[in-house]
Amino acid sequence: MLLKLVLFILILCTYDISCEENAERNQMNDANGDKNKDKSCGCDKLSRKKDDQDAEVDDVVIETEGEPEITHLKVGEKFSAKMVLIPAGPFKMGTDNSPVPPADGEGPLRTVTLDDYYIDETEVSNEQFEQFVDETGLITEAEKFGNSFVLENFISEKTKKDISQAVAQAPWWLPVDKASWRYPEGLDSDIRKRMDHPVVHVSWNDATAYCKWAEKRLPTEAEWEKAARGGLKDRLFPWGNKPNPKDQHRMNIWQGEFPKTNTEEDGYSSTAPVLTYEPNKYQLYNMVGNVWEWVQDWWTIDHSANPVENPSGPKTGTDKVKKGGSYLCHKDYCYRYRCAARSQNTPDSSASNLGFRCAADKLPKYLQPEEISKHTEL
Ligand SMILES: [Ca+2]
Ligand SMILES: [Ca+2]
Repeated sequence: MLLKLVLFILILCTYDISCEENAERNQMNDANGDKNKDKSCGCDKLSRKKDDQDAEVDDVVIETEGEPEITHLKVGEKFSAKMVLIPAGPFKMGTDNSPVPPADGEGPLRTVTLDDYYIDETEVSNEQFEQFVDETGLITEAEKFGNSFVLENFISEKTKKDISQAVAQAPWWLPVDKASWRYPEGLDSDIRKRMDHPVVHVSWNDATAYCKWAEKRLPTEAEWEKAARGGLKDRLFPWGNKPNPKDQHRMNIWQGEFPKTNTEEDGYSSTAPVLTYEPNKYQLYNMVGNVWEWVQDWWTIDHSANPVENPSGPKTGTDKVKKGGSYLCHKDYCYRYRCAARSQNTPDSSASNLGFRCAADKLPKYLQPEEISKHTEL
């Protein structure tokens, strides 16, 4: 019995030490100010399927229930999520001056030509996602797994008491039982006062199902980035190179010392309503910051410098690309709230800072002006 107790204490100590070592290492990285250190908020470590056993919470097998049926709605019944037409033509994708490690695969700066396409003006909101779930009965992957990842600061003390694990390389992320799009910080939270905020805790698979239901699809990485750049060439942000032009906040990120204190100078510690801040020149809101956005492509860092047309990424892979950074990004830790920035997660991953928006080749019929006006006349 005594031996078992000693062993248990030894295991606990080992875990604590490894977390402390990580924290110290990260602080040292901060102090060095080396822009090429691998700093991260850790949200790329939240995979459910990688070999990181600390991140593996439950060994639950997802039941395959098939794709949700797409209900054909009458015009005007569906929310009026506006889409913007992005004109066909070339743009410069990526950067040759990435401030983050080469492992992020932001370079090289390359010419990409795209056909025209439509993209949602905002991230998909809780209100929109609720309509989708009401009509299709989709159970998200976070709900099937029974948990999702939330930053420690946002979890109530009551909920925190029941959590015994953390993510080894990012111990500020905790798996919260029953956290899902409906209960973003666990069962003692809800979305009633955030219906106009972006939906979170949705996996790539959930996002894809939503887009299909809405007669849309996820944007490719190139489409997302062209849209984010708003017609500007090789700029850091969707509006230029200054993070706060004219001292105005243009995005929801983290001010203060991550992950300890958030001074909320941009007005929000967590998600912001999807129409917050000035849009870019394409009239798109929150392309950077607020929540990360899933895109279609499988992850790769192997990009040709040669010009390409309508790229859609590798044919297969293990992780999907996400773009734009989130309200948890801080320049010293995760300088990924830039147009060229990118990160990755497995397609079944979900977290409290990860959402999406949709794109489409053609405007869905229910959004076409003549259809909408016909409906109004009825
Ligand atoms: Ca903020
Ligand atoms: Ca965003």
